[in-house]
Amino acid sequence: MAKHFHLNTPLLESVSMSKHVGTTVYLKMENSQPTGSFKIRGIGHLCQQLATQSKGVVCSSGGNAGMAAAYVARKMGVPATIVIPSSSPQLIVQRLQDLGASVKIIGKVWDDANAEALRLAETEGLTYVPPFDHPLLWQGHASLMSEVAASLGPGVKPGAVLVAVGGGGLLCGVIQGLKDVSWTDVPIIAMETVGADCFNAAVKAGRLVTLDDITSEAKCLGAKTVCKKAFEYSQCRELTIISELVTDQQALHAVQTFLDEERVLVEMACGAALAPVYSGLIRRLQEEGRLPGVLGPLLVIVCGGSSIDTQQLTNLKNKLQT
Ligand code: PLV
Repeated sequence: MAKHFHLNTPLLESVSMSKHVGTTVYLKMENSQPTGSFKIRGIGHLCQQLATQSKGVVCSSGGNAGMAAAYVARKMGVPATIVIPSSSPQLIVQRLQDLGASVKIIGKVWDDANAEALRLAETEGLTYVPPFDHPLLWQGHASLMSEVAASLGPGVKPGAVLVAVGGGGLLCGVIQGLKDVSWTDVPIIAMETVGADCFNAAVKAGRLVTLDDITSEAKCLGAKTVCKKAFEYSQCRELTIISELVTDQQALHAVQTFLDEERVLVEMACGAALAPVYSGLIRRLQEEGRLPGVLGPLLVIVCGGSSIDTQQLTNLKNKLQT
């Protein structure tokens, strides 16, 4: 079997984004992974540990965790069932089926789909693949930070890391990766959209919060409760995590600008992590003294996403009137 399923992705310097933000911007191009997002790192690692003898895997997902699980399962010769909510764009159903997965559409948001995936795991004896809440996922995601360190070379360290937060799996992986390379003094800017802001709500409340509903169009950020580990990291003083929100309009604008300037199409979930560069949020954080005035290179995790095409982009534009 392959040593692992993910690729070592490029670290690109973006001239146009550097111009927007006033410091060098590096893009970790996780969009170029097989199945289009970082998810393959953690899910590949988890499946290699837990699913080799499996009679089938079941994964609840907004879309991208499912894509990764379907891809990995196919490579391992194991059947995959992917449970997604009705809020996931229709186009992802075909993409999942093309990878050989059976797709079930259950409930309105990811939390509903997850309840069904857990039930199926129990009743059918399938291996449950969680999309964000598992130490093996975080360990798998952490590999991206060792790659960044290797690409930057000795003596170069990011001034800050920009990362999108859904259920918090990527955030936990990035933190673990920062620890692995001894960069725990690098501040993390954890981005969500308004209406998919379970991490921000938890940070503000000082306890885990379950949102009533997901009202953002960034459906892949749409977990109602962030994972406990991500919340715990926000409470410890070991690392600086700045939790910030952008509107759906700002996230979509970032997707469009990124497409125009970098010629890469990503989901709104990823747009949330790009938006601070275009919206002036980085500069505001510097003015407020929450980031240093003279900032080292900004590392942006381009988490990617497969639930997007030109038609979906048009739909989102019409819906959000940008
Ligand atoms: N998406 C998960 C959870 O959805 C999924 O099932 O695919 N960027 C992209 C493109 C994503 O797909 C996700 C997660 C994230 C960012 C956030 O990652 P997380 O959930 O590990 O914080 C409901």
